[in-house]
Amino acid sequence: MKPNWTKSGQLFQEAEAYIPGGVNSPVRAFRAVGGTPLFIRSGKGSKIVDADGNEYIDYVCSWGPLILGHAHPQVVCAIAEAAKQGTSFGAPTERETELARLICEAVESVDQVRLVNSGTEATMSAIRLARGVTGRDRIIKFNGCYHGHVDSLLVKAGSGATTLGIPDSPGVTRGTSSDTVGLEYNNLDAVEQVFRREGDRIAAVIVEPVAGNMGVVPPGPGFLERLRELTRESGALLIFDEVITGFRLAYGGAQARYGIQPDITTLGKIIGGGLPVGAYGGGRHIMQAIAPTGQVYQAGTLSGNPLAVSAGLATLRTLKENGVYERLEQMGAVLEEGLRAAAREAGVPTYHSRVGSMLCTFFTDQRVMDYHTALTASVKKYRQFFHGMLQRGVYLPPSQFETFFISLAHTDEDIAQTLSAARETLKTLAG
Ligand code: KE4
Repeated sequence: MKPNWTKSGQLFQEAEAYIPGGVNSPVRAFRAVGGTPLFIRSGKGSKIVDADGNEYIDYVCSWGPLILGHAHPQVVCAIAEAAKQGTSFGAPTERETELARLICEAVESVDQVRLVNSGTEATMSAIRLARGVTGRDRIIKFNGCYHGHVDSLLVKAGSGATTLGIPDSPGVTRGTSSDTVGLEYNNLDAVEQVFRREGDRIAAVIVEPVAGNMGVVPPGPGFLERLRELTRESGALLIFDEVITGFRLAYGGAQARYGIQPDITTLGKIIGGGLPVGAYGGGRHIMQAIAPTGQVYQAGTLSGNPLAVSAGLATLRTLKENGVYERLEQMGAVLEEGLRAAAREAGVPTYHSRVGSMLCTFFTDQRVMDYHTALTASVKKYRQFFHGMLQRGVYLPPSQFETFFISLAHTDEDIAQTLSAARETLKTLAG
């Protein structure tokens, strides 16, 4: 029984008149899965309700920030209390220091951290900092990894180890992208080759320690360790983009889970608890290069905003409680195994990838290890899966190349209901 989506359709039509594509971020437009994007009216715990009153179990979770679920009472209360004191001062506040201290205590490689307003600002600033500190220009990134809409990181995938980056968007100049090299994730031979050729020109390697923007692709054995060795040997910096994985995969982030200490860590999403916060941090000797103590300039009117910082503090304090990551792991494992079993039962080729509460179902019979193999997935099958699940009350990311996120508000009943919807949907995909 297809839900009624009339109101969302009307709202989308009006939005398109005033906002490019009717959305404030492209992935929300459902272009990868077709159909009209749902306009969401409210969220509570693991559920969201659209403008037509239809309820869904939510696995987008605002693309990762809502690890506690929607409208968590402690987060809502923290925002409300902060708002009563004023919304922004453009001056230091005690809460910013509290959040900075909490991040420094949680993330072992971070002695100091600068708060900004988005993950993009964090990665853009981290790249500038790495170039400023090393005096070098080259940046290595990995195809399929997304670090926000930073000009120098919007580099066409597949540039390979021999050709320098070419712009992946109009408006990005060749000059801006020409110092960026895009390599295949998990391909250490390509990385070794570039370091042999020009290691002394590389300012930094930026990597998602667990990739979440081509679907979920974990690091292969030794991948992160070798990046750490190569950067250290050559004087380049290692940047872990933990905007997704920070406080998601462990309280200390992916770096705690894999035991690797990067030079700079970027954060976002969860540290804002659903409000706009990004951050970048590292050793004191590196962070002191940032203005006003150093020469590398970075600024922001609303950086450290009291409301956003309050939401972040309430979120991270809750994550410090015992057992939260075990619970996320347990739900992730049940969901992954249930999806795998449902696809096997339906005879639909799939590859399931998961780390903790980040998971993804690729509609391919290949093992997905990088962007190249991720692209073997059938976007047509995913589209059918997405809409079948949506009609059965489960809201998945509207793209094959994103991550399903589980929150602490998800229940065993939610997971069971999701798997029941998946069994029914996958049967319609068979053949
Ligand atoms: P924001 O500027 O969107 O806060 O963060 C950029 C960013 C940086 N690094 C990583 C690893 C990220 O995943 C992101 C943003 N993630 C996407 C979802 N895959 C945001 C969703 C969107 O673009 O609307």
